[in-house]
This record gives sequence, C-alpha cells and structure tokens, in this order.
Amino acid sequence: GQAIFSLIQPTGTPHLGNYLGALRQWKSFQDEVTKSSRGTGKTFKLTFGIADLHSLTLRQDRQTRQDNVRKTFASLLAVGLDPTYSSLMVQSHIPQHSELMWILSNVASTGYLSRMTQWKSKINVSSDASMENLDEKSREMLKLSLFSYPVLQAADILIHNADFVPVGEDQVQHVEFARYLARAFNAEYAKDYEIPVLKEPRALISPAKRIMSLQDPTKKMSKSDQTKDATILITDPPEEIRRKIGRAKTDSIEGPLTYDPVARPGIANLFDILRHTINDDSNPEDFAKQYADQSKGALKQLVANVVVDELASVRERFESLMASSNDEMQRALLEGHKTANASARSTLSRVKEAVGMYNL
Ligand code: AQP
Repeated sequence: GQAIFSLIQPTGTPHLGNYLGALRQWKSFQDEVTKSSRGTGKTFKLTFGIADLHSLTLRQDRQTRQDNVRKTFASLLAVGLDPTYSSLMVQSHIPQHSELMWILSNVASTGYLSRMTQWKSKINVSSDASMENLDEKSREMLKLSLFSYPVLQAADILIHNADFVPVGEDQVQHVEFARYLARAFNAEYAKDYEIPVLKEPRALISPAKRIMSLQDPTKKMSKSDQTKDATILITDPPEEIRRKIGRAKTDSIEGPLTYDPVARPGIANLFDILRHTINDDSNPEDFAKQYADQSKGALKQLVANVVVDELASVRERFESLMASSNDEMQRALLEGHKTANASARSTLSRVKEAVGMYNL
C-alpha cells in the first residue's frame, strides 16, 4: 500500500484549523484502513506524529513544552487515531530524521529557502522580503532553525518514504520543497541507481485548507496566536466555543449573507467552518446561498452548534486521557516507535550507502 505521513507541532493544544485541516483527515485515512481490514476500503501505511524538534523554533519554557507534547499526543488519540492502524511517533525519538536533514542540507539551496514564506511570517517581515534586504534586528530574530525548518520537514517526509502528505495549505510549499530535495539528492548521489533512493512525495490538501482566525479573518488560525478568542481549541468546552464564535469578527454589511472571502472574510470563514465541519463538499457560494436570509447572529449560532457537536467526543476522550496515568499513551507511543524507527533506519542506510559513507 501507499505510505501516508504527516506531523503536527506540539506548540499548544490543536485548534479547529489543525483539526479540520489535518487531524480529522488523518483519521479518515485510518478509517479507510480499518475498512480494508474488513474487505472494503483502501490500504495505506500510516505514520503520524509530533514534530517536537520543529517546535523548538518557538520559544517556550521547559514545563510548557513538556505539557504541550503530552497534550498533543493525547489529541492524536482523542481524534481517534489508533496505534493498531497508525504508527504514532515523536520526531526527536528517531534520530535518523536529524541525520538525514544534515545530509539533505548539502543539496538544499539557500536561495530556494530564502524565497519560502514561513520564516517571514514568523519574524513578521513581508512575504516579499529577502535575506539581503533584512534589517539587523530581523537577522538576529531569524534563527538558523527557522530558516532550515523545511529541510528537516523534508527529512521527516523522505525518511518514511511517504507517497502522500496530508496538510493544510500553509504546508504545501514545504512538501514541494521535499520533492525538490528528493530529486536533487537522487540526481546528485544516486544517478546510477535503478530505483531512486528517495521517493518524491505529494501533498494532499485537505478540503478545509485554511481556517482563519476568528478575530482577524485575514490571518490563518494558529496555535501560537496570542490574540484572545482568535482560536477554538479542540478541547474547549461548549460554552467557550459558543462565546468565541459569538464574538467572531464579521462585517457591517447589511442585507443577505454572501460568501465573499475578500470583501467579507469573517462571514466566509464562518461559512467555511460550517461547511467543513458537516463535511459538505458543495461549492462554497452555493452552500452559502441556503443561509442567505439568516442573520449574522443566527449563522453564528448554527456554526457554534455543529462545532460543539463535532468536538464533544474529542474533548471527552482528551480529558479522560489527560486525567489517567500515562500508560495508554506510553503503550501507543512504543508501538508506533518500533515501526517508524525501522522504516527510518532502512531509508537512512540506503542514503548513506548512496552518499558513500559506509565503506572504508
Ligand atoms: N488554520 C489552519 N487551517 C487549516 N489547516 C491548518 N493547519 C495549521 N493551521 C491550519 C494544518 O495543521 C497541521 C499541523 O500544523 P503544524 O502544527 O505543523 O504547524 P502550523 O501549520 O504552523 O500550525 P499552527 O497552528 O499555525 O502552529 P504554530 O502557531 O505553532 O505555527 C498542518 O498540516 C497544517 O497545514
């Protein structure tokens, strides 16, 4: 079967964007696999986990960091990922990820990296900024790890021979970069190989590709966003979800509700959340037409209802995991680690052989 791989950063409790854009999609691949064990669905090799090395690019104190890893792992189990079908892993537990990153650094061009957008948004410079025109302060803020973030991400993906990487829109650029590194590596070190050493992965963009902040609907919803009420956590209690959606920024346009992400980003985001939560794949404009005559307040209530329903069981399971001893999480982690570790070791040894690192 084909390999599907994706990670999430333990930078906080996952939010509705992570859930609709990533976690729920991961679970739906697992559903295919469980169906296939009963003779219907498709079979995939699934690996999901926690990018704790990547999350070092966000400054956090030790206790917060530790809590966040535990919360994120609990979230994976809470959305229904099951170690019987999905290998669940922690990036730093498999040192081959970092080793491959170093090797890939030898084909990763800094020109390409400097054109990528994530580091720019994290240090708050405009998306057309380049390394040359950064001021002194920005250069100081731009740590090497943030700049080379996509190289480690490529190593994650390539070391597990992923065919598909389910991600939100913000990460598509990084999967493209991983394709480029695989190609560059194969061309540089494995021209004479019949089968390429590194497989070129593809991004699978979730239908809910970009859920926006409730307070600034021109920005994506983000774990590290400190703005109050901007983010719905997958563990928020119902009254908290209702309050945040009730306070979501919309606009002062009167008359029928319309789907217009440019002129009415807040309303469009509410429609998107509604449509994706109920898994309606109709065209967004048509979808919104059914609700044209509703008031903004009524739309918010509707959105709150479906989100509360969707997250109820996730939250329940999360709380029970967090309240109980670590045994279940440890077991899940151990099981996934074994499989993921074996696949990482085998790729890295082929890589080292291709580079010429084995023989004296
Ligand atoms: N707003 C979003 N809408 C849809 N998908 C999203 N994802 C993130 N935000 C949205 C997807 O969630 C997965 C895990 O993301 P991540 O933790 O690896 O990093 P991120 O994309 O940087 O997410 P955050 O929440 O914004 O975290 P911080 O604040 O720590 O940077 C990815 O597949 C991502 O596409």
